[in-house]
Amino acid sequence: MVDEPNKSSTQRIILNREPLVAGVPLKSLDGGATPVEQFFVRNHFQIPTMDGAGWNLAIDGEVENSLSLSYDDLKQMPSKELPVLLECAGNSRASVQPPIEGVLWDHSGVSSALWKGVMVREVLDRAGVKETAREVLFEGADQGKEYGSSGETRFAMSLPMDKALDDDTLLAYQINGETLTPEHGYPLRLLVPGWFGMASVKWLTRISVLDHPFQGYHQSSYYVFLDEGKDDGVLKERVSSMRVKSLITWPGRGEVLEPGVHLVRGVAWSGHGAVDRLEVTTDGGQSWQLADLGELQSPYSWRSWRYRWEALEPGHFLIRARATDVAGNVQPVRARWNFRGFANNSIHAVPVIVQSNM
Ligand SMILES: Nc1nc2c(c(=O)[nH]1)N[C@H]1C(S)=C(S)[C@@H](COP(=O)(O)O)O[C@H]1N2
Ligand SMILES: [Mo]
Repeated sequence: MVDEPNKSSTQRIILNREPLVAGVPLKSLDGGATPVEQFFVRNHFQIPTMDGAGWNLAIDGEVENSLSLSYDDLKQMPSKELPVLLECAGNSRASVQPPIEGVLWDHSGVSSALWKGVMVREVLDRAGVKETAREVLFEGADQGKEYGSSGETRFAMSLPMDKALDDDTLLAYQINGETLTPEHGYPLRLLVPGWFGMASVKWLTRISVLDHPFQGYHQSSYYVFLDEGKDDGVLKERVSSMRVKSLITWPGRGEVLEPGVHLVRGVAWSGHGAVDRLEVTTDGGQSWQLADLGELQSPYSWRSWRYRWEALEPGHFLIRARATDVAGNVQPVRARWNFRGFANNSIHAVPVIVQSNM
């Protein structure tokens, strides 16, 4: 039998230094909370300098009373804690064929943590949302130049009213029991459970209730499903809910194993409720065998899985894992291609060799 993964011995994978983009090694994912130092980071711009003491959150737009809340104001409001997984929409993009544009994520753009914060609804109730409200816009403090966009762009995303007012959509100030770190959005970030990471705006400075659909660069031109690189001006489908997905965390690609019994391990999640079925094939899809699923901490997080593989004969094998969620969504062999390779939930395949060392 194999050893348990050791979370502390693996470091983050740096994909880009400035702005910082870093991933978590597959080997250290186990269905629990990802240590803060390993939690993946995806920044579009330089991390803004934030001073918690001088910081304020503005709430304005279609509200009865505009508000300005300090860090202490927020921390004194009723709070809740939730395990929530974040996956970058570009995660697993490196395996998309034909190749596509963007940060070359392998499978390391996914992590989960226990977050603490205030419901967005709590804050909006205090401000009093008007009937004219259509969406809620969340603005970050970071800005810069984006390829394909003119001038300075601020990172901002809106949510439809129902998602913004959902009891589990949070303004988070803690991660895994610690103060939010600068990389992950200190002093305050939005947390949108079930949606890809881009919606969870970091370094929040302003929440604005809008009477019209927001059409910012990241929302309407970048995190959208494009058939080709050129935007033809027609409104595109926005990237929103995460898709059902699983990853094999052990063995790794190309690993050479002794003949015998091995515990294949992985994690699985979905933006549409928990994963309740995980199947593995090691015989080219002739048979799919049920794996054992680990405990479910939250419908917004992942669960671990294990499969006892009797690999008695030497040879080349392709291990594949397929997850199904409570809504009945199943991972496809090949996800539908789009220009930026977003939301790739194709079945993860790991080739290994079983070989006697003698
Ligand atoms: N203000 C701001 N918020 C942001 C981003 C950003 O660049 N600026 N990146 C988004 C993207 S694309 C992802 S995947 C998540 C990543 O969150 P993390 O870095 O805490 O893992 O933050 C989102 N929120
Ligand atoms: Mo992302």
